[in-house]
Amino acid sequence: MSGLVEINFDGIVGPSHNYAGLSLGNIASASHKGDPSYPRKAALQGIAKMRANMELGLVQGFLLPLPRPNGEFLHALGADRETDRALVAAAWSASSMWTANAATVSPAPDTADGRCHLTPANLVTMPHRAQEWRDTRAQLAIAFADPRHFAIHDAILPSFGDEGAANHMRFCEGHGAPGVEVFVYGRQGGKFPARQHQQASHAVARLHGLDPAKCVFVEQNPEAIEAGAFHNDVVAVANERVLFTHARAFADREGAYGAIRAAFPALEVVEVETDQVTLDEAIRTYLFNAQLLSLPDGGMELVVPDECRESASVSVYLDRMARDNGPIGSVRYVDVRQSMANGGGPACLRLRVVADPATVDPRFLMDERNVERIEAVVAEMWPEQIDPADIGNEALAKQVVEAREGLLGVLSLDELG
Ligand code: SUG
Repeated sequence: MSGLVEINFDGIVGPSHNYAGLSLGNIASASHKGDPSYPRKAALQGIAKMRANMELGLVQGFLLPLPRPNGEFLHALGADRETDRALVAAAWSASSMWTANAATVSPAPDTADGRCHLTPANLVTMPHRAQEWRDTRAQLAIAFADPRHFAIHDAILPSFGDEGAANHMRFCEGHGAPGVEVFVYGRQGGKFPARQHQQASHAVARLHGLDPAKCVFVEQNPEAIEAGAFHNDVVAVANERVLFTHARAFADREGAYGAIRAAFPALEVVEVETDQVTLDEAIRTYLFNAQLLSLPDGGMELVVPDECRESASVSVYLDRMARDNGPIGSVRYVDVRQSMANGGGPACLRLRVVADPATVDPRFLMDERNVERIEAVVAEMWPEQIDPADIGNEALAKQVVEAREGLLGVLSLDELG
């Protein structure tokens, strides 16, 4: 299929971005609970990351923040500021910025009907995230509206937890070629919730019409979940033939590599051993929550958060990797600290969709004009700072709503209002 490329759809950080410590098992979120947040800075950091990827000649898309505060969510639970502050914070959460959790995407070459299938993630494990999927679906239905090329599903039924692309990897010879899709699920019963359920992974694979011989289901290492890897993309990332992973990402590491290799013999594993970088350090720095990008003129680049440069073991590892002539030829550092403090690195901030850009609604594709418009609205309308005590404040709520409306206006996307 010609014209198919990987498009990264980054989430624009919403104007209500704050640190409420809502995600059990997400160490960054818990440890920054109650800190002041800087929504304007957060959004500009995300935009700078997109700009840098565009400068490499890559196609860049974006998804918009969802409507917050979500009054319907609070109404349905009979909650307000006096009765439940945590639920109020949930209704204000800007968590849709982490679009790796927006959906699971199976590109057209992998599916029985030759269309790209998208299933919004139900995110049922965390209440502040479970409110996302209907609005996410509405947005996906506009961005990928052409039924000849795309099929948008409803989320998997609740009780089967699904976290989307954060627990999904795809191996292929090139993005437009048929791939092997790997679904990584967790087993319940540990200290923290295992958010991705095995049954949800199987349901997505069936609904997307994937060939069972080209699907692999792998269990996350319970130890990794316990150490704070609440999504698999905190400890592993894949691109084309390459799996870049911590040695302790999977419950049965040799079994996992063997199963992937059986379906995809060209697999190249770049494994980081514990004596090179400990699991805790990998999770603290988000070494694996990286974008592993295929560069237009060949080779791969790993885009990691600045925190990696500040860690002795991680920076030594990365410097050596870039020199070593392996499949990952270069490393780039980005500042996404506002998102990182809530447990979201470069990989969390993007949803990968393999598609022909000509089949996507152009209002969701980034070009110089859109990037300038978005930056201008953010600079003018996004709150500079939110203190925990401000959450629930009516004047701030008004500013948050108007800021998002301002963005929809300049992008001619008022139908999302
Ligand atoms: O679901 N943080 C998100 C981070 C998601 C990261 N995504 C990937 N790994 N793909 C989460 O835990 C924190 C919100 C708060 O605490 O206010 C939060 O939702």
